Amino acid sequence: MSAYTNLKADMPLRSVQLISLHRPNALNALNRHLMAELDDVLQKAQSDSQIKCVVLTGSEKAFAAGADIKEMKDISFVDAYKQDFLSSWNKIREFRKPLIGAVSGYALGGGFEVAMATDILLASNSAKFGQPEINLGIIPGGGGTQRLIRAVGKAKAMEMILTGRMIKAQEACERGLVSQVLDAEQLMPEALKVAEEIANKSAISVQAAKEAVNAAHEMPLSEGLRFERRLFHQLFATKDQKEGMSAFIEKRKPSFTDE
Ligand code: CO8
Repeated sequence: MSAYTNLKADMPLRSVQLISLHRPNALNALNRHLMAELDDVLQKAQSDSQIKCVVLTGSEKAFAAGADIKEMKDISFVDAYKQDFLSSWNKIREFRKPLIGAVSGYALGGGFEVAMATDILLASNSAKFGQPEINLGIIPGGGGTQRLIRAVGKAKAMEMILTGRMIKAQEACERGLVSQVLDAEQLMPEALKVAEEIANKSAISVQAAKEAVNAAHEMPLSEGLRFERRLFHQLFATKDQKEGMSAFIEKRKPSFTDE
């Protein structure tokens, strides 16, 4: 049985961990307790070699309606600054295995930022994305001003962040935030299918691919190209590279061992 109270952690497939945010009375608002549990389950997934891919989802009505406003309301600047309030959210970014987000309903504020921190984002037709922090007298603090502009460009990011307007799944897909829009009943089957497909690859090349793609956000092109080439060269030191190429030549399926 899951030891968590604000999320559910299941293994629907042998090598895929499913995490479902679960605060049904608060539209999965992300309080400290939930974020600590998310951190814990991700850490365990990181060190469990059986888990090769993680799917993160919410409920039908909400992926997450943001950080918990009731918890935040009375926090002072001094406390926020001293405790580096919500800095632990960075841990999602540090997760090295592939993380697939599956969004239904609201993904707002910190919930949208968590969704944007996943590697592949799938959405159901009901998904709505937004940064409504401006309506609360604050601004996004979990990467929204930085990640959104990279995905949708300055004009749309400014419109969303300055007005707090939401966009629907289809627009999020057209703008490259989301990789697929699905009917509600297809969302989880497709998320698990993508996860299983990735879980069947060599974990070492998947990890290198994720690292290289993420580097594109943080490095100038020349550095990024050099970084990619180094990782590419290093993969020739793995058994999985020999296995993958031998299997192709021998016209059989590769059997990767993640070495
Ligand atoms: N925090 C706390 N409680 C919430 C939140 C939230 N973010 N969102 C919804 N709830 C609660 C409501 O208070 C309500 O509880 P109750 O029944 O006890 O009154 C319950 O969930 C259901 O919500 P509603 O009745 O409002 O449901 P509706 O269907 O009428 O509306 C909305 C749905 C539009 C999503 C609405 O709930 C809403 O606007 N929620 C707030 C969205 C928001 O402003 N999010 C941004 C929060 S700030 C933030 O995320 C900053 C992140 C900083 C990260 C920094 C990392 C370093």
